Amino acid sequence: ILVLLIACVFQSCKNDKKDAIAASSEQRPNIVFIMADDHATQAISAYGHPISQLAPTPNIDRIAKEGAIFKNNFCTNAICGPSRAVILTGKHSHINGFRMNGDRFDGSQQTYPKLLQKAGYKTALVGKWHLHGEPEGFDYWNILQDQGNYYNPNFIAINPETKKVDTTMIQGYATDIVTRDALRYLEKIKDDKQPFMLMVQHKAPHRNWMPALRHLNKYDSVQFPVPDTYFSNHEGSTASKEQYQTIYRDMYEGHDLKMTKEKGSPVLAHNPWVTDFNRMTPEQRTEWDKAYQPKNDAFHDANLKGEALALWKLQRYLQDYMATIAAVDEGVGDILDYLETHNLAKNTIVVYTTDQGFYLGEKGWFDKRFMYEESLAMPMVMKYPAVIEPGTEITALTQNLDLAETFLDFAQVAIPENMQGKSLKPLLVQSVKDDDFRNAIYYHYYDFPAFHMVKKMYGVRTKRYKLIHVYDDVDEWELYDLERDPFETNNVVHDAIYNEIAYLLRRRLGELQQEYGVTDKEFDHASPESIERAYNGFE
Ligand code: SGN
Ligand code: CA
Repeated sequence: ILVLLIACVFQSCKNDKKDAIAASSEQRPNIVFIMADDHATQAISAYGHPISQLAPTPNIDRIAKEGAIFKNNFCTNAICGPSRAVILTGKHSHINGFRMNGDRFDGSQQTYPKLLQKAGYKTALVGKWHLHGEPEGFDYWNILQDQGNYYNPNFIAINPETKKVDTTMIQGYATDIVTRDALRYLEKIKDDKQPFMLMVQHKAPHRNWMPALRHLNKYDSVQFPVPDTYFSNHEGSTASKEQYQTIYRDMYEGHDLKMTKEKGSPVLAHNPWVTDFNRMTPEQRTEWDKAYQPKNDAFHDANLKGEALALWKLQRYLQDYMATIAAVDEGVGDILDYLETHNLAKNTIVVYTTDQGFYLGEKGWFDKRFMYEESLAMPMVMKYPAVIEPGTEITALTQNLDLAETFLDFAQVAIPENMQGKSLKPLLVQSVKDDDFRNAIYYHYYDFPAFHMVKKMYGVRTKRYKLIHVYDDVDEWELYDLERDPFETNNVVHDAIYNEIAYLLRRRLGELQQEYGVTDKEFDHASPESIERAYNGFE
């Protein structure tokens, strides 16, 4: 109570003071936040997409069954570092300062782990960080170096003896190492009186999709459905035409698709970043080759060309992508089991989500960045048996921006006025109706020119419509009627029938920019030289 009172006196608080104090007699929940990297909604079976039905995720689904599934959850900026910075701060990229992956996170700023730590929580982080610099606000952290590698990855942590930061290679498979470290942490603190907040952040299923040895042949016999838009010619969108993330054109045959140069040899085809495979031990590599060689040899025999080759590449991509998720799902199961057997399940909030969505062949693509549904959507499930009814379905427009406030709210910590999201608690306890929560979300992607060459864009999405402004080296608007055109193939911005809608959406967009403090400086143009450099970098 004292902490709460002090916090409310010295900073303005969003949640009602009286409410917070009344609630403080309840037990504060533990929080386990599990986040994958690039996990598409289409690849979580609880969401029902046909791809996921062929490669189900029973443990992630368990969280949805025992708690809530968010059907309209979106990121504010579909790329790794920025999404993570938004989650930690509850502020849009232009406010927290991390607009694109190359930026450096200002660790001195306010984050929800710091606020929880101050309020008496034990806080820990294991796995992918990707914000450069050392994490602040955690009692314990052990992070993957940079993007992290699937096999024998380097971890950065404070050496308990020397108290200095050390980088150590840990032998094994990244997903399993991260899960084990999370379980070790839970075991260590299980008898402590303080509540805890643990972030478990996986590398998988990020590029280059290397499955665990036990899963190398898991989906070999599965034929995944081919999206209708796989061979799209991107009418109505210059940004879509000019991207570099097309499976059959831009994926590296060795590095990404694990294709070999020739029959009978395990030597990989185009593999510009040798580190991923070179890190494997000879034993791991032997097992890998034993699994891939027969399928690669069969591929050489088939001598595929054109469309048939493009379709084969999609299957190889999806087989690997889904197989990396198998280990993530097993890890989620281990954590849920641990909480149950140690009597922690009832009072622990467990969230499973990802930094942003991903393309699984829609529009011909992999990767993310665009404001279209596949990358904008952030699958999220959340359980908290003491509070959330099993089987709850949330259709409100929610965002990664809301998580910091949600955790603070449940932990009965004052929510700082300068956070820009909204606590999801009223939705989860069903005191606010989904349709009354928020009528539009704001999005802004900045990372151009850069890898994959997805142009800068910002926009607004309501339940039914999406308006996008692509700017910088082009100046183009796109408008989609998601009810009539769920796959966003028909840009209706120049269709007279939509004039009124377009006008209203532009107005709403302006209001959101004002509300979130977006200024002109956000729209600085990249120089033609830097665009040229980025293009040449891909030769
Ligand atoms: C790497 C990937 C890209 C990916 C970025 C950003 N290439 O550069 O495909 O878009 O990360 O991903 S890789 O072959 O080196 O993995 S993010 O998740 O960090 O945003
Ligand atoms: Ca990511």
